[in-house]
Amino acid sequence: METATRSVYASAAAVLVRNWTGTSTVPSHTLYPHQWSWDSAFIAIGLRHLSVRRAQRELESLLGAQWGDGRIPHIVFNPAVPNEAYFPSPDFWRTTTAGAASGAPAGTETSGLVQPPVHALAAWLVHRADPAASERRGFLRRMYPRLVAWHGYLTGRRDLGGAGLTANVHPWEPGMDNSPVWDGPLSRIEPAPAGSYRRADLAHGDPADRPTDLDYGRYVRLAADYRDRGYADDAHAFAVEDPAVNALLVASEHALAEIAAEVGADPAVHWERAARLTDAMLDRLWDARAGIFRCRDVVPDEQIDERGVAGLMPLLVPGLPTEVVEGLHATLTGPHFRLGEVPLVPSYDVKGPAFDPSRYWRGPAWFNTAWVIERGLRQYGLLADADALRSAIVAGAVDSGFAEYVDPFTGEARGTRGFAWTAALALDLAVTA
Ligand code: 2M8
Repeated sequence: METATRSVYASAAAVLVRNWTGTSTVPSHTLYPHQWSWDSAFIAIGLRHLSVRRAQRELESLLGAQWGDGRIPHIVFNPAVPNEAYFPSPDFWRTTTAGAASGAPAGTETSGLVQPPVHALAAWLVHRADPAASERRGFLRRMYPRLVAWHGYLTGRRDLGGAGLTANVHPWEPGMDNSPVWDGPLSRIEPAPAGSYRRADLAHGDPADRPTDLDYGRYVRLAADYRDRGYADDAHAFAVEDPAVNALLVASEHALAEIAAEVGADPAVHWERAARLTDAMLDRLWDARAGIFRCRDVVPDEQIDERGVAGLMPLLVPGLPTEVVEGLHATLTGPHFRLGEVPLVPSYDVKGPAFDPSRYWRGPAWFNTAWVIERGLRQYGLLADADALRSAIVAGAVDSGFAEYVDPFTGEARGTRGFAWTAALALDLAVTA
């Protein structure tokens, strides 16, 4: 290992060691002191370079909290952490009772929402890091049926638009909570009364960077209504088909095909599902004129007229038509996202009406979205941009103290520091360069 790589490795590893709890990794001990679903998948991708065993445990502990209906919860709560440390806490979700009919585990408190399906991709990459060790522990053999059930939930009960794509029922689900893309569908939701809950995030984050109280009231209302319906997937007031979530599902379905072949199952069902999902994405979400995938609001059944970074993440999908790849590349490098001129990739159109360089998911740049786009650029042979983005991710992560996100123009650190997926993904790119 070169000296520069060794230094990235050491500083990123220190964050991952600090955030490790014994069975999983917290995104941040202060702001997010439990286990998060897509965080754990990204974290496992980095952890595999440090300890394959830990990377396996990261995924195993998350999938250990899977529900009977196949859903992987977006948060698995650590019972040792007091309720006041994070809101909504277990006494809000009450999944062990309210979620029983949907198969929530009886002995572990979780949330009832989901997050993007990065898990099969992560499991495959963890396996590839040391196939012999993986084989010895029967890692893929144990993961496979759980991952199949997870994708079954997403493409079954969560096909709310009826066209084959998975839908999300809360802005927390696609992981880009406060994105302006949700402003339209959210405006239909009556916020929960201000005094009916207490936000914990403002104790650790600058209120100017975090979601407003009005948005937060709507998040609480949607989550409480879902809980009060026993987490049944009917009558959702908010339902959207997100391009990043569906793209990650396609990439994970491809990974699941590889896993199936490895464990002696039939890979064809996964290739076929991946192809169907890709066609449905092109049909329902692609906007050829704008050169970006749009999110679709399932309730009025129309595309949302906003450009979010999620719309560029389908670059990760294999086998896209050439004109789609060219359109995405032009948008990424054009005036709306300015790849190459600004560090990383802004979370929202820098020319968009709601652009805000500081506020959560309304402009700042995150490291996981950049990691996905880097992989997509590389897949399509756009190597100069992929290499430059890779260097920017690694340098930006180290220089910002492994920040949760950064200012989209200056790269200045924002949010919490020592953030686990920032460290994991910088580590991954540094050592696989
Ligand atoms: C943020 O989301 C949580 C809710 O899940 C929050 O704002 O409290 C998002 O950035 C999400 O993508 C991420 O998984 C989570 C933990 O890092 O934090």
